[in-house]
Amino acid sequence: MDVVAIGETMVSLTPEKAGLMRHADSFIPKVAGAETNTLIGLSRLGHSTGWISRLGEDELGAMVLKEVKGEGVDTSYVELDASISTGMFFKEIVNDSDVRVYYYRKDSAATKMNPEILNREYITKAKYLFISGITPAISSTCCDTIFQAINIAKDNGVCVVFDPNIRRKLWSEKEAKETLLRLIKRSDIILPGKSEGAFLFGTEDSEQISNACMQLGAKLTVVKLGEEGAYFQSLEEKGYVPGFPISRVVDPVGAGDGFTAGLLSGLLDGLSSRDAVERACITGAIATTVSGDYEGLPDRKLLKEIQRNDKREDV
Ligand code: KDG
Repeated sequence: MDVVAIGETMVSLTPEKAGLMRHADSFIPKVAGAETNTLIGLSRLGHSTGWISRLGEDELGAMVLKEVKGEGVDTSYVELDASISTGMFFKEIVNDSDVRVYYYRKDSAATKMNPEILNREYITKAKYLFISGITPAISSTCCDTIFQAINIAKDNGVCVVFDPNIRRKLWSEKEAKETLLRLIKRSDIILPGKSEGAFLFGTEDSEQISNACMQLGAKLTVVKLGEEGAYFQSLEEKGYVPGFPISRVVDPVGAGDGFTAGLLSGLLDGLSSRDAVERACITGAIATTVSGDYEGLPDRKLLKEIQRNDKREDV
């Protein structure tokens, strides 16, 4: 596999109309999870991907599995559990800039993941192991699973990619900070956002956030700056990459995962860090133009078309 990821994927329900959810009269079901969003983005770009997780053996689990498999992600290491439910959440789009999530995932099938789910060979044969800060937050056994997976990857030269993806609803500030910093120390590529930098390092300054990650041992840090683009720092080069302009954000959730897909796709294609970040800015922006976390992500053909039509002179 090019990229293997571990994490929970749920069914999300979004009211058809914007506004407070109490006024909703119909909901659109979608499949959502930071790790599978990224894997799907990679798979659409032609990379081989594998997902390690657990689902309830229920209709929601069937929906998730059908969707993720249908997008070309390998699901051989997804366990089904008939005794427990698949997680779900509601996405409330109050307006363009106010999107809230409400989780119904406590004690879901994925929270029961433990290190026994890990197949050594599956991880060691991957080029990248992708981890988000969500999985260690959903249960202590999930947290153990993540650290064990990282140990396997590190012992075998597999590059560990970490997106802090801080979900304050899932754990205390103290626990989140301690665990996420430990994860950063064990990772090779770190992908924080500005607010995550503020939470972890007390600064929103991209260069300071990046320096802090590099001091903790990262080989590449990319600070996501939303519509402004990204700041990256590798062992060889650093700099800003401008954001990719889009006319309207329809659904901002999933932008970071789309960004990760573009970045890893670029690195897998042998691009320089700057060019891979440029691809990431495109895929992250495009993800927001369509409702749903990953539905808007481009395949190779669309990516090429977008790049061909990109008239900016500074990229
Ligand atoms: O990045 C988007 C996902 O984080 C979201 O859609 C669902 O995985 C999710 C979570 O745990 O919040």
